[in-house]
Amino acid sequence: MSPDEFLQQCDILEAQALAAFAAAEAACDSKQLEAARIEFLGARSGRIKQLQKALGAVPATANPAAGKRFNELKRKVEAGLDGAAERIAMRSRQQAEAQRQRAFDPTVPGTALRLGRLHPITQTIEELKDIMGRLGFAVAEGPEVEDEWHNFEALNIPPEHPARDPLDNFYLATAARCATEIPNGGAPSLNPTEAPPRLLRSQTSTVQIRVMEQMRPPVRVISCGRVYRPDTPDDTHFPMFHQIEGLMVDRDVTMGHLKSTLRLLARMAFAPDVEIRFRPSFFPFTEPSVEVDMTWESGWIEMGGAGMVDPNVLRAVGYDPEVYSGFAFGLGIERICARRHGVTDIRQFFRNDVRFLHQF
Ligand code: FA5
Repeated sequence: MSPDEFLQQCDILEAQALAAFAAAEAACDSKQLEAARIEFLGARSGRIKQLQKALGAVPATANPAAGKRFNELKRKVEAGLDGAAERIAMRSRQQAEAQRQRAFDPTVPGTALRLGRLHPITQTIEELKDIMGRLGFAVAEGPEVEDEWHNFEALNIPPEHPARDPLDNFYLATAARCATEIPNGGAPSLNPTEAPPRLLRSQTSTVQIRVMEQMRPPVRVISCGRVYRPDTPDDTHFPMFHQIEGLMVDRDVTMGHLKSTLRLLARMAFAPDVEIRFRPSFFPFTEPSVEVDMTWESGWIEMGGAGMVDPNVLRAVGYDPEVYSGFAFGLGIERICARRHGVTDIRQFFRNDVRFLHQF
């Protein structure tokens, strides 16, 4: 083959290859592009390979120029193929995305949103407030972080009382205590020279004191809220739970008032034929003290603790126990809520499983 013929063949092949790639690209057809690749760049019988064989027949004097042109042809054709392949891939992606968007049908009805509702414990608290409101009790609030005066001292629980053991309460580490105790990994000490200890309240009875410090008798209040104890969780215990506290102080308040109030509360919250009974018990802040049971199915179940406010407590808030008497009670709200709804494990209230919570 003459050098001129060879160069001419190179020009023709280059033009044909680039045209074939452009046609495949215009059709956005990767199969067509692959066929063109095999036709021109196929390793064995591709047309460029064939032309390479013809290079051997070009006279030696013209060989360097012909070789250079051949290399240039190969480079251009390969670059043309890569460019077309890249553009086809990009257009395919764009077309798929456009197709996906076209597939969205705005007339199809959406997924129905499930409306939220109050937590069963909150619902129970609201109902208890409503019932006690109808019996003439106002609602009082108190802080969850308490000092020892309100959680213990004023409730007739002296410093040496076992209920004050740091292991049975959630004491807070203050800045001063953190600095000295946390590096050693010890529990907070109750050293009186340091900042006064504070703790998460262990009972809503703290609110009794706060209310009586603020107002003179007659007092008729309830308080509902969170309390904290390092109890091991089980079916009926949780380290954070809720109590409802009731307090009535006036002249001539008796155990009879306490019993009739709790009977009405139980009947309004559970069933009209519920009965209650008192069992002797002990709380430092009431005298006498009782455990309150109510009838449930074929037996009795415990509702909580109650009693007549201890004269020492009345004195601690400046009330004269010769003039005034009062009753107080404290009930666990999780257990009330669990019984009303047939829940057998109070831990379920705090798992935040909407399949469970949605039943209420
Ligand atoms: C008291 O907390 C007293 N303050 C009640 C009281 C108030 C007595 C006023 C006299 C006058 P007690 O520790 O028994 O008492 O708790 C009362 C109720 O809280 C229990 O009956 C129970 O229903 C509930 N309770 C106690 N510990 C837990 C716990 N870890 N988890 C869930 N509920 C609990």
